[in-house]
Amino acid sequence: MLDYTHTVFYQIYPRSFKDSNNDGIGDIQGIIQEIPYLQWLGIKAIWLSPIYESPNDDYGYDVSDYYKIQEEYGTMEDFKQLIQVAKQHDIEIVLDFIANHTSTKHKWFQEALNNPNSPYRDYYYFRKGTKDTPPNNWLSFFGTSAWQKAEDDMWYLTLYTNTQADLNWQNPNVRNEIQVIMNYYLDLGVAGFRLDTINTIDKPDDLPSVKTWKPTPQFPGEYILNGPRVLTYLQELQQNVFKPHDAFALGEGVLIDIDTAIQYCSGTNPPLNLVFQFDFATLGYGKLGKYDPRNFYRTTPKDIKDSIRPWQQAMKDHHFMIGNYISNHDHKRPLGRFVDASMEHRRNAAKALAVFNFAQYGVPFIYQGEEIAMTNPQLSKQDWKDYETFHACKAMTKLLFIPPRLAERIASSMTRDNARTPMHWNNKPYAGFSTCEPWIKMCEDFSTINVEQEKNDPDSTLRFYRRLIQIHEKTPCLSEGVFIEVIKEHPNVFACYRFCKDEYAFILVNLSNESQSVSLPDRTLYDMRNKKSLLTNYKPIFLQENLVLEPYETHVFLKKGNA
Ligand code: TEU
Ligand code: CA
Repeated sequence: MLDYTHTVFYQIYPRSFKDSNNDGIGDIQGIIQEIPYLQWLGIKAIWLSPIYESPNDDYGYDVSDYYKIQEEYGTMEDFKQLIQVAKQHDIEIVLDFIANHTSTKHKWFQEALNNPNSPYRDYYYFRKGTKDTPPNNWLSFFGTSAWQKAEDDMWYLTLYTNTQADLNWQNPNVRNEIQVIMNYYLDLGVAGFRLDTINTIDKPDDLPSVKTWKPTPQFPGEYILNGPRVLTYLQELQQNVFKPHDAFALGEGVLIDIDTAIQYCSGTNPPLNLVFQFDFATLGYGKLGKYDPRNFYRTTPKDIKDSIRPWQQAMKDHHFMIGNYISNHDHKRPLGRFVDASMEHRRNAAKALAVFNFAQYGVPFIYQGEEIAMTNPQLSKQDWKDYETFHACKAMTKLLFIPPRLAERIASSMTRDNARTPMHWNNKPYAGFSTCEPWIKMCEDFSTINVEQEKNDPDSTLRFYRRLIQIHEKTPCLSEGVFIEVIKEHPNVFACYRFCKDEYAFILVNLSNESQSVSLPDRTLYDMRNKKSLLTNYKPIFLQENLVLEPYETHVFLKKGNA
């Protein structure tokens, strides 16, 4: 089993990481080229976003053949080589696995669609409505009706894009097929899976409409999230797939609540090692998600602190772990969202967020580009690539009555495309990602923000990340240690204490762009008073009761034994 407790994970979105054959699209050989970079950074495991054959309506999250590698990314041979090269560099591959749905191009679905009597019909949710109205009023995650028409009055369920058909996990053949595919990849040598939208695989048999007086489709959270049978299905996977291979399993818990996470990850024989929670990532969003501006995307340092506290408490009470992250491929980059991305503050803010992420109990995840403090590009409608963006934009107008021009502006600002611009390797054209125009717009600032530059600058975000990862690896209390938050009431400064055995860490992060005074209660210092910062984005200081922290100033203090 991957020693995930002591591991720092790095998420690769393959389409945008590195293009080896210069067709503008990232690929597996590109990843292989950069494995030494990831080893240098201190990464022990990669979460690889999907590389299976896909028509790309959701860039790989719509799988048309689980046994084939997407041609533009390479071949199965390339993939095997990646696993081997990574292992030679002490890095394990954790593969994204999409079990909630397949592409409508998948042969199971094609059979199901073309032949109503095919056993494959029952692999999916085919249900009768009328000729013009779908079986129920469900809204998809992406802002359209969750139903597509098959024939006459027959419809099928698609909770994401209209070409991602939801699999019927009640059918034992579906579960069996999924297990066979997973075992195939484990036999190839992957260390485990990140299970895409795993808490939505169980739906109530009668698929009831959401109760409402409104004529428009409604988000069916109460019916599709955390269904009672998810746990049973996960236990079956554990028995037939994870256990026999001693494999690692991480569940994406879409909008998951703490009690459900406890069910999946805690207790004597939990089916999952980790889950991702959404409370931090969705801060500032409205009820309907990132394209619902009704909360004005306002996120204060206090919101950030509050979002993680209940999870930290639950982990302590129920002895389990989650994966912690500040960015991934589904949300715009954190600089400019949670913190100030201005020239003056960008670097310090990126470092402060990094420490905030690593300070928490749980396993730290880094998303490609985060380690060099990549920012969000300036996008407009003609730059959009993501299905969600197009449809959410329409939904804003239809469901929230936002004028089209404003809806477009919000969509450009919030689109997932923001996080999917090509990785910046150097200051050459197309940032060394490719020598020809990439599939998606570049972020404008690559000539000053790129890996090469950052490597050569001792004060860079990249060097800071590398040091943070080294410290994390050498300091058990930062991975296993009990988490105790102090000065909870401080509106802008996050502070915590971590300890295990005879090792103690104290962490301070100013999450705001203004200087802040901090008075630490005497007892929170234990005997760490006068300890000098081990890591900081300003000048090292000595830990004292009363301090003034500059914008985004952060410090890590460490005490081992009586030293
Ligand atoms: O995301 C699941 C999910 O909840 C989505 O709603 C996601 O958060 C979206 O960005 C919300 O605005 C997973 C993948 O991470 C995502 O990339 C896929 O599009 C989705 O599943 C469908 O496979
Ligand atoms: Ca390529």
